[in-house]
Amino acid sequence: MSDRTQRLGDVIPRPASVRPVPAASFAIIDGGTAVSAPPPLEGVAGHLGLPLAADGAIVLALDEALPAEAYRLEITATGVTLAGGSPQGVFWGVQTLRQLGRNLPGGVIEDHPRYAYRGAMLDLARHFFTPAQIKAHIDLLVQFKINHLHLHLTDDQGWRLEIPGWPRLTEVSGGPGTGVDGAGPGFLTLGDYADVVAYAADRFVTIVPEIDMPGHVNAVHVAYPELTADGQPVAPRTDAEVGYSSLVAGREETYTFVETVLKTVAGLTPGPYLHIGGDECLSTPPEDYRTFLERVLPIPGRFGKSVIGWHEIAGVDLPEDAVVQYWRIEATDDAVARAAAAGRRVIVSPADRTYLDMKYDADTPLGLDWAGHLSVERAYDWDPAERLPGVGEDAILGVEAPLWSETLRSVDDMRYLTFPRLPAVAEVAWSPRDGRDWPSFRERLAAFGPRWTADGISFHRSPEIDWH
Ligand code: TNX
Repeated sequence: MSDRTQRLGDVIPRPASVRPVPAASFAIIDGGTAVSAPPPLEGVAGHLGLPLAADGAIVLALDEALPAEAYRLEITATGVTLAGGSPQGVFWGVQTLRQLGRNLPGGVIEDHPRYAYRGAMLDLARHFFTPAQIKAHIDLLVQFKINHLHLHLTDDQGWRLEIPGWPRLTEVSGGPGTGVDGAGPGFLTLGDYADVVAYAADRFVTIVPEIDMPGHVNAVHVAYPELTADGQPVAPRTDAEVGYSSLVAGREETYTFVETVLKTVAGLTPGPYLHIGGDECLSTPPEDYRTFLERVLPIPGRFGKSVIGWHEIAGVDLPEDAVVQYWRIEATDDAVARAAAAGRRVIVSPADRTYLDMKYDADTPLGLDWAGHLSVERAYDWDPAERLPGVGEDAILGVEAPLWSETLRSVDDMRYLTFPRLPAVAEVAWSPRDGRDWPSFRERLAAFGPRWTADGISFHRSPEIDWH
């Protein structure tokens, strides 16, 4: 972090309310400044990297009058008070404090999120990332108050989560040669997965696991040919095509498999959601798609979870607590609008605004361009509640930025596409609509260049930003 004194509002995402008191400021002194926190906040206090003491100049507190994710931060010449509606709210306030650096400008920030679900997605199927790499990613995401990490665990090119009783899923489809170009092998054992979930929970991030079906299942068929329509062996696929594989809707074996997988995943998941995919089932006859989903959509509910699916599921009768994730670039979607009108909640992930795997511009060495180029300004300058007719503020659970990994080969690649667009989408999801504007955002974003450079975080030096 730079030691430069900033203005109090120089934070991403922009806080709901900022009242600077320029005459006052407080400097954190290494070895001098301590934090005092009641026992339920000691874990959160640890994220400040300062010693705990009974009479610290930085005081953390709970304030039951605030909503759970809200916080109030007051900086005076003598110290700092940070109160949150819950430990999570205090944790978001800690992220604000950390962005302000060591020389804290005086004043009061009162802040709370616009949307409850502020997500990022990582595709582990097309290219695997290790638990240590996923954890490092979580550390970067929470700085921008992202509170859900959706893990796309399975696809045609690989299966990345151990499932007891079905060992070939990971032995074969998580083994050498899997992933796009065969370059991204690996899988999470049950222990690895639990470890990632716990690490995320310590940072108030909910892991949302996705098992994609009935399409995107070639890796299942490679491991278990008995689940194909004709029982014949299937060749592994390491290309980036979509829409050619499908579970068989008319066979009981399919549902035995799906039940076991979803039961395992539910058992590993403290969070409320199981994502069952449902996208791009181009080789599943529409009747079979309906039959399959009518059987599968209720399963997460039997394990105490709410089902999420990509928006193609909106064409089927949905459980009341189902969540629909819109991902395409079209200006309208009648089925999603009908689902919203019937009370279903929507996660907004339009590819032309939130897909971190789209190229920034024609020169971007990584990424795809089927949804066009996604500049930082395009990722920032839109409003979720105006994106889809019939899907207004009340229907929106939140916003998510997916990162598909067909073109990724390393952590540097992952970060290059994530930064600086993830902070843009994070501000869309957190900050009030009328407190946002592009000139302010690009100025605040510029300050992150030197920090990312100092921390060795690769990012795209977009020419849209006057980097410090
Ligand atoms: C579409 S978005 C897909 C993925 C690809 C992605 C690439 C969605 C639900 N399905 O299978 O990885 O495009 O951008």
